[in-house]
Amino acid sequence: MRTQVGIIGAGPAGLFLSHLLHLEGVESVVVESKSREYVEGRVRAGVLENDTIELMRATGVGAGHDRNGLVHHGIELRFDGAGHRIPMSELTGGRVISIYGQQSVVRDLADARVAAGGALHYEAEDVRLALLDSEQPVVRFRHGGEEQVLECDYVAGCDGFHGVSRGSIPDGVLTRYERSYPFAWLGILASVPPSTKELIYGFHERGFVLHSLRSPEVSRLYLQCEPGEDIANWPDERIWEELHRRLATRDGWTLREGPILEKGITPMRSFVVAPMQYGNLFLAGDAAHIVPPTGAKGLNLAVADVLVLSRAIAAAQRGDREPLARYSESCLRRVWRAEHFSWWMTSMLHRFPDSDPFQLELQRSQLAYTVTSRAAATSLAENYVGMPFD
Ligand code: FAS
Ligand code: PHB
Repeated sequence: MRTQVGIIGAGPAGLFLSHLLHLEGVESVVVESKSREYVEGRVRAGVLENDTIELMRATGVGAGHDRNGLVHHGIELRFDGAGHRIPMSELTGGRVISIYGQQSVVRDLADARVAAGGALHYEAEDVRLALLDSEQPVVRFRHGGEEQVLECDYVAGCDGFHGVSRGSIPDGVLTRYERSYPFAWLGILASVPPSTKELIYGFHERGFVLHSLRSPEVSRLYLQCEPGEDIANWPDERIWEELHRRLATRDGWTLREGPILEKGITPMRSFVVAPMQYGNLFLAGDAAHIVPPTGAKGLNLAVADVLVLSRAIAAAQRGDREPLARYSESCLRRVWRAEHFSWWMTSMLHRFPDSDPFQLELQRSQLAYTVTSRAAATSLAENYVGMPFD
C-alpha cells in the first residue's frame, strides 16, 4: 500500500487530521489498534473550546454538535459552601465553550471519513514504524491475519500516551517534561438530568469535585480520589454521598441522583515531549503531551496540533517545507500555555495530601481573588474558552 500520510490512531487527533488533509487534497490511511465500537465507547472529554467548535463547523463536521452540543457562556467556582459564576463570554468578547462528548466527536469524524471514502483500518495488530528519517517512512501492521506494508511520505503519530509512535523515536532525540499529581479522578456517567446548567468546579476540604454534563438527561461528575484507588472501594452510594458533601452549599442547592452508567478512575499527570517531530514522523495530541483534565484542554490541544500539521503537510506538498520544519515550535507555544493553565487550575482546586493550613488559605485566597477580580476572572475565562487557533 502507498499513501501520502500514514496516521497511527483513530482518536480525535488521527481522525481530525485525516479529515483536514482530505480537505487539503492530501491522501491518508488511518491505522487503529482497537475496534470502532471501542473507540466510540470510551468516555473521555466533554468540553470543546470556542475554536474547536468553529473548526468543526467550518470543515463540515459540525452538524452533530449543532444538534446536540450544549453551548455554555460561563462556569461556576464553588468553595466554602457558595458558588461564584465566571461569565466567560462577557469577559472574552462573546467566546464560548460547549459540552459535546468525545464519543460523539470521533463518531462524527469517522462518519465523515467513511462518507468521503477514507481509508480507516480498525483492529490493526502489531503496528511498527520504520525508516522514519528517510524520504519514505514505512508502517507495518497485521490486519485480518495479513501482514500489511504502508509506504508514506509522512507518518503522523496520533496514538495517544501509550501508543508506539513516540517510542519509535531513537533515544536522546526527545526531551521529556513531566509532573505527576498525588491524586486521581473518579469519574461517573449517570442517567439523571444535570443539577446545574453550567459546569461546577468545586474546592472542598475533602477534595476536588466537578459537576459536568453530557445531555439534558445524562450527568458527568468527578471526584478527587487517591492515586491508584481501586474502584471496587467506591460503591454507588458512597460516590453519591461524597458528591453531596463536596457540592453542598449554604443556600440548600440540591444534587439529583440517578443510576450510574459508567465509572472509572483517571490518573493525573502533566507531560510534554520536545520536539514533537523526528524525520518524517510528527507527533500530535496525547502522543506528545498530556494535561490533567482540570482545564478541559486535552482534546482541544489535539485538534490545534493537527490543524497546524495538516496545513504544514499541504504546504510541503506544494513545495514549501518551512511550516513543517517549524511544526514543533508552532505547537509547543500553545501546548505550554495549556500545560500552565491546567496545572494552575489543578493546583487551585485540589486538596494536596501534604497541604497544611497555610496552603489551604493560599488556595482560598486564589479562589476568592479569581471570583472577585475582573482581571483574574478574565485570565481564567480566556484560557478556558481557548486561545484563538490563528
Ligand atoms: P487518544 O488517546 O484519544 O487516541 C489515540 C488512539 O490511538 C486510540 O484510539 C488508541 O486506541 C490508538 N492507539 C494506541 N496505540 C496504538 C497502536 N500501537 N497502533 C494503532 N493505534 C493505537 N480533554 C478535553 O479537551 N476536554 C475534556 O473535558 C477532557 N476530559 C477528559 C476526561 C478524562 C477522564 C480523560 C482520560 C481525558 C480527558 N481529556 C479531556 C483528554 C482527552 O480527551 C485526550 O486529550 C484526547 O483523547 C487526546 O486525543 P488523541 O491524541 O487522539 O489520543
Ligand atoms: C467532562 O465533561 O468530562 C469534563 C469537563 C471538564 C473537565 C474535564 C472533564 O475539566
